[in-house]
Amino acid sequence: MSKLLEEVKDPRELRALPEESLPSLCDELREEIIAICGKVGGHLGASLGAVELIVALHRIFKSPHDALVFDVGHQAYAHKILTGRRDRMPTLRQPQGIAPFLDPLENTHDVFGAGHACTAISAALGILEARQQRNQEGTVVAVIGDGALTGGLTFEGLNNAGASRHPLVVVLNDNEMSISVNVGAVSKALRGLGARMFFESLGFAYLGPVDGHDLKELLSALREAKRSNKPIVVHALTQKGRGFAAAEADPKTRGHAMGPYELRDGKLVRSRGGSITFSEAFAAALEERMAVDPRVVAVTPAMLEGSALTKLKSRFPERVFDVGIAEQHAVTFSAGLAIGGLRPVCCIYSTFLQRAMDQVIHDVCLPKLPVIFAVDRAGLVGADGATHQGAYDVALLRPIPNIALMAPVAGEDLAPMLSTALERNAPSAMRFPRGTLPVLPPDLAPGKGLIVGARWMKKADNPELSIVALGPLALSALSAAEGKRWNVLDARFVAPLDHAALREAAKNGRVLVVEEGTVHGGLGSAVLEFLAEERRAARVRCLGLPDYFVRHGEARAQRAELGLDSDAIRFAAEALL
Ligand SMILES: Cc1ncc(C[n+]2csc(CCOP(=O)(O)OP(=O)(O)O)c2C)c(N)n1
Repeated sequence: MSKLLEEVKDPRELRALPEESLPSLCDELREEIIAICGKVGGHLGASLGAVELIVALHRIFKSPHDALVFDVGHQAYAHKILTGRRDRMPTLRQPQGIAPFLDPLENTHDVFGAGHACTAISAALGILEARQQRNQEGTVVAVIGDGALTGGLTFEGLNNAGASRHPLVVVLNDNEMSISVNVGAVSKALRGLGARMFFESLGFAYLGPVDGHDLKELLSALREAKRSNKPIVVHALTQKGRGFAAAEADPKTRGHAMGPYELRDGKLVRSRGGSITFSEAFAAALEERMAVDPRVVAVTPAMLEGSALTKLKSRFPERVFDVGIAEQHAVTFSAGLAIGGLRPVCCIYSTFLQRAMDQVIHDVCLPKLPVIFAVDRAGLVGADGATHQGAYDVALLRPIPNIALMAPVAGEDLAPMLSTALERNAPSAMRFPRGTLPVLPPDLAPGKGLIVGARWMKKADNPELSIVALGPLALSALSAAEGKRWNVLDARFVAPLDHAALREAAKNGRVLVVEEGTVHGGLGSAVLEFLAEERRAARVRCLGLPDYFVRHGEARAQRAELGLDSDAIRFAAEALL
């Protein structure tokens, strides 16, 4: 059957369609999104909920003359399909394929690339201001979810935009969900008459709420918004996961981010291995401590699911805090909890910790508060790509006084590291990667006691070289060193560095440092600084993440390409000899 989507290769063609065919176009978009996500996985729920909204936006606004700025960009698969990327959508999130979020390098209709939330209003207002100063025409539209209203950056943008009097159009795509059910007072304030009062009091005109799946309502509201001469909010009520029973029926996330799936006899079959992830293992270690120590509490900025904290939340509802997409608040709130005598564990992805660096420095480390950062998704993250790589946490945290920065190699290290962190009367961070737990040789498993310093994974007789590694890469280093007279030291701590172990590692005059964080500023830099300070002569080579943004791909393959698998480590070590 010929599809409308075969005719619509560009938003202009969408605008040329008779209005009656738009519902069928939406059906086709849904079908394609469901099929694509089934094959390659992706952000299904939000994209299904935004189909009518995106069709209506492209109908009323002439992108890219009118700028559509999407928050996060995970809801915009329909926008990708409608802007000339339909044929390539099966490559979504795959190596060299269509990007997981929006990307101006990929398409001129992606005015602003994102991946992290709460940026849309600020970016859109900046674009509008620049256009006005340069006498350029065109409306600028920010599309944000209700989850984005839990984040401070959105409020900084609203504050500025409301006072600016610029005719910025903000479309609030309100599905009452962040990744999980939305949290907080603002979410409640949006119900009933509250939304109008809220936005009008900030200087916006308000249209809505409109049914975000009713094209007539949407088109008429957006038409009116386009004519506005002041900032205006169009409040659209949508349903996350709309049109896919399995997502609609998922009460936790409404099919937020799904791995590949198949429908067999109407049932959803997902291909997820049974192995335990680092996040799950950390949550289990945390649960054990929470069960015996009432001071221990957990904080997450909107990542209950991703950080595997849902079970913990149902067991300890009063001691697990989902604070919304509010990384800065999560950190400073944790500081307050620590001042009050609790032992907060702030579970935060490496990529999102970036947003809260001042809070880490100024609110936690300067007053030396015993906050623990469980830094998840540290290292390569695979399909989520450049915006989500956990590349910078080591380089960002390492220079801050007072904080201990640790990295487990395997699941066995998590509980002792957490105990070590809880024992410290100062800030600590433990960084662990995305993915399932590797197998640690039993003789290397730590005891139940606290962790002190580095761990020798292998001590060679008459060694000719030492590999100093961080995190699970220590296991790759160990296999690279098989049959060789090479030491392997698992640094375990980036800060404080284990000086005695490093002195010993450097004795043979050749040190190879291996880490899944940036080479610039990472453990390798720490080792070089230390050796320089001690005036030790050693040939040092540092392997790690490069000085460019690593795009989406398959993490294992990327590790090999970036010289971080055991073959590459062996090669680099041999080159050093
Ligand atoms: C700064 C930041 N923190 C956390 C996330 C993870 N995240 C991705 S989408 C999402 C929920 C967004 O909800 P909402 O703004 O309502 O958008 P919707 O999914 O409804 O389109 C979250 C928390 C992120 N992308 N960026």
